Amino acid sequence: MQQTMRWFGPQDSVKLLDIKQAGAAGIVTALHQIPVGEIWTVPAIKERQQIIKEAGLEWIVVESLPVHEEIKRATGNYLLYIENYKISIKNLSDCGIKVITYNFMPILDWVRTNHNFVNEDGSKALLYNQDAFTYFDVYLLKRPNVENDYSETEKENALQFGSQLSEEEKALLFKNVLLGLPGSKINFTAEQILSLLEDYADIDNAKLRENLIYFLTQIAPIASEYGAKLAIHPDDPPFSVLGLPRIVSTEEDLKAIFDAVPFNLNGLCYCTGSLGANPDNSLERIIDDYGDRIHFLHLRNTFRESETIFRESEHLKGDTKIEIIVEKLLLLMNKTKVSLPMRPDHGFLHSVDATKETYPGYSLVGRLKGLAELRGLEMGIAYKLTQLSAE
Ligand code: CS2
Ligand code: MN
Repeated sequence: MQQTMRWFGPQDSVKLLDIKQAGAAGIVTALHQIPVGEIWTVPAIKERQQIIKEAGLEWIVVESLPVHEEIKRATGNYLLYIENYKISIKNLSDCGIKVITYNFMPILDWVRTNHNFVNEDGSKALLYNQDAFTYFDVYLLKRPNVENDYSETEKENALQFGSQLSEEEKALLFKNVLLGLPGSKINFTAEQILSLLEDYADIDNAKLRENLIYFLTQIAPIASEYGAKLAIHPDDPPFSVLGLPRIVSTEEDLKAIFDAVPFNLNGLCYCTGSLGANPDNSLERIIDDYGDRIHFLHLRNTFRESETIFRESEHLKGDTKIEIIVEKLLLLMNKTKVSLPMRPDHGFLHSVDATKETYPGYSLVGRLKGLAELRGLEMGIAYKLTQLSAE
């Protein structure tokens, strides 16, 4: 595997030197300063590439080339935004950056209700609690028609949860859920979210999927021409939030996307944390079924405390047997002869990083620990596999 770490660009408090010293060889980043929908020009890409090169690293994956909301809804200027997207793919490919990650989650990216769940050792993890989310949705945001989306029991449980929160904790919950997009430090406001939600009133899963497939049929020929690989990131969490459609959550979703545009370049960012948060998804089967579609690996683990709560756990310890996954991935790569880029995705917030201003999930030491553990795991399994094949 090509070991990488995400870097949010020059304004990231985690520096390229830190990433280099963590042992990563590759950088995963994006031009977060460019407004969503605009073209990533060759000079802008080259400038960033140069900074990374000077640090002795290489930019090998784009995460994310974001998809404009109008493309997701197939309205307004979406045709122009698709044209721009194609040019950005061409420009990135011309600069030698061939793996492009994106997602098709309406409005929000990943969602957690608690960014600071305290582990036994004092480090902090990201957690999703459905009761907290429902409380936010029904009683804090008060989304129109929200009543229909939850059962009476769910609302009662949520109210019970909310009754234990102080005003400060409620404000924090609000802030956590309405976290801005990755790389942005600006949260959504309630007004913004409510107005954005209105735009999705007529869009259900079928329509959103149709729009994704249209988008893919438009960009696939360009990706093919320039040798780019598209890696869709699964929904996180892998189910609907705020009544929004979500179409990259289950194995059936993946099948529909891959069947509709049957080229390998129409592929997946295999995020074990996102897909693994739904116990019905089989991470192993996804490798068996779609190994040739996997272009990028996000390796992390989650732990389901109950039917309604999951939290991020240590990379090697959680509901996913990551050693089985890594072994299967190594066998796959032995076959395809492609060394897939991987990153440890999120990490815990360790006390050494607690006073630094980092993006939730993206402090240095927690990810360094994840990367180091995964690196050791890979080495051990690779050694075992060579021993076995020598026998
Ligand atoms: C990432 C996602 O931070 C994360 O959880 O895995 O935000 C990911 O970058 C995007 O969804 C990809 O478009
Ligand atoms: Mn991920």
